Amino acid sequence: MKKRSLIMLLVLLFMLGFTSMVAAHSHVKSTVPGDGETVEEPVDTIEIVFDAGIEQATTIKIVDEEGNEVSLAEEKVDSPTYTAILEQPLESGTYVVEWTAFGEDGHTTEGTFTFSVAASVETEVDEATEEPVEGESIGEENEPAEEPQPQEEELPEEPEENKSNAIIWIVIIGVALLAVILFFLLRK
Ligand SMILES: [Cu+2]
Repeated sequence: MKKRSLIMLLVLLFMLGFTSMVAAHSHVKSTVPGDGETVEEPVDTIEIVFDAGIEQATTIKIVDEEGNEVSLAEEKVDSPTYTAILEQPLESGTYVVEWTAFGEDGHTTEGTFTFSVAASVETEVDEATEEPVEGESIGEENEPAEEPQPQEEELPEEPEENKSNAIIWIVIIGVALLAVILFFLLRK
C-alpha cells in the first residue's frame, strides 16, 4: 500500500510541475516600438520583453508594407528581453514584426505586432533630399487611412490562455482530490 501511495504522490508532483511549466509560456509583455505606435524618430532597434524566460533561438521577422523583409544586423537575447539591431534605420512606413519565442519551458509561442515610422528620410539619404523626397514623405504622412490595423493576435489569446490555465488547475485539483480519496480507500 505504501508503494501505491508513493506512486500517486509522484504522479501528483509530476502533474503539478507540468502545470507550472504550461503557465510559464512566454508571451510578449512590452515592445519598443509599441504595438500600433507611430514613431517619429529613426528606428534601428526592436526590443521585445517577454513575460517568461526565452532561449537564444528566439527570433523576429520584420516585414514592410510591400512584404519585403527587413535585414537584421544583430540579434541579442538577454532573457526575457530580445533585441534586434537593424542594418539600416527604417524608412517611413508601416511594419509588421513577426516574433517566434522559444521559451525556457520548451514551448514555442509566436505572434505579431505592428508599428509605423514617420521619420524624415533625410537622416538616411545624405543629399538630394530637398525636393522630391520631402514631397513624398509629406504625401505618406497625409495618408493615415492606410495606417496599421493593429493585428493583435496576441491580445485576444491572453484571456483564453488564462481560461485554459484555470481549467488545468481545476483538473489538477480534481486529480489531487481523487488521489487522496484513492489513497484512503486503498489503505483499508
Ligand atoms: Cu510554455
